[in-house]
Amino acid sequence: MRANAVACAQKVTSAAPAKVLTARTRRTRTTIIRARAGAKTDAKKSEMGTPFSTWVLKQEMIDTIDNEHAIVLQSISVACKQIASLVQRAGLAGMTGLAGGEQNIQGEDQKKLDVISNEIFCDTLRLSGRTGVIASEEEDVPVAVEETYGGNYVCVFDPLDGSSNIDAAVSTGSIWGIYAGDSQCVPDFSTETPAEVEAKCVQNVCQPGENLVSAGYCMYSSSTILVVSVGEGVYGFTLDTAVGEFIMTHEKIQIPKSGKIYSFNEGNYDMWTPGLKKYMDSLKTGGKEKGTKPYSARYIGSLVGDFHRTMLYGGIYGYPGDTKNPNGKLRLLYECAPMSFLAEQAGGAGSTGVGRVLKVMPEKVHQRVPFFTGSSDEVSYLESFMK
Ligand code: AHM
Ligand code: MG
Repeated sequence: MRANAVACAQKVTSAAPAKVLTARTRRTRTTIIRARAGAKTDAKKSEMGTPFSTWVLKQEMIDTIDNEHAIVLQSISVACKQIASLVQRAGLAGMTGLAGGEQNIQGEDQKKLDVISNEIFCDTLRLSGRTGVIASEEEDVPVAVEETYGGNYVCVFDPLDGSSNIDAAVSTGSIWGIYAGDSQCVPDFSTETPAEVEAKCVQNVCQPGENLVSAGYCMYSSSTILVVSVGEGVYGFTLDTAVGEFIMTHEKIQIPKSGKIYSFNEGNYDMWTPGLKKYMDSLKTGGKEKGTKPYSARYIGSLVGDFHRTMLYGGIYGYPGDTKNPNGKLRLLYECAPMSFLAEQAGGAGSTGVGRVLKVMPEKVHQRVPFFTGSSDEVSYLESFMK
């Protein structure tokens, strides 16, 4: 196992790579294309019931994403279906428990399903031929994909987050983010040494969340729900197991502006800063509206499940830094940045406590950051205690 010091090179700056379409350019291009095609578009018409594959094709048609990006999204949905099926059968198929004493680069025990899910994600993305570099929670360093023949997208992912819940059949999920690759950093396998290829991969991956072109998660729970944003709102699709397709069940998700639910591992309270302790105490007396009903505590300990509930019901999810782990537990690249992208796309917020997560420039591939996300009012209220 390599040392945990995969530092990001300085080369990639926070400037968006040339290929990234801003929301504004996308909208303009979309409007032009719709007008040109004379497409009958009714903004108010519901898309509920649309299969995921059809929705992705539609995004391509209206030029929100390009063909390569569409293929990457389709591939991820296939990986999620495969993982969903394994998670459901884990107890019966002897796939619970640890993967023979293995640990990932972060010194965490790997579950059997962590390893298998990582293989599924890696294989599916490789086979898509549209990802240039992939980086996973379960891999030491980002990997260049030799089979790529187009797109060169960079995909960062946590294949099975919250896997400590697996043996109790509690919710887990996959999280991913997609960046456009930096054209200056395409590895040349024929002339470059493995170390040079690796350095380029790291440069490609170390981009701030504001460069994301799409992000999503899939929750494996009482139903399997895939939630995605390509920078034009957030959509949720529920797996119809009878036909094996994700069907749109949540259209243009909006996080309620405020919500009286908090989701923190309060067992760490004694290690928190005085400001954070004060904040937590205030929630028990109604928060900003002191003297009103106290907030309710809800904590699964599985980011995707806790985040999904926060998206739908409002409130706040937090994993702060503490005296033992000043940057908390969650990883910037493949946990906090994709979730912050989704939160912002749904009208909510993603914060380190002192600023937007999407602004943070990664210094290491497996870098951790304090993370607070959910309703915009709730995140602002928390930030007022962190100054
Ligand atoms: P993992 O990536 O090793 O699964 O850890 C991430 C998980 C999150 O899903 C969850 O929010 C958090 O760890 C829970 O941590 P804790 O048990 O410290 O509360
Ligand atoms: Mg994780």
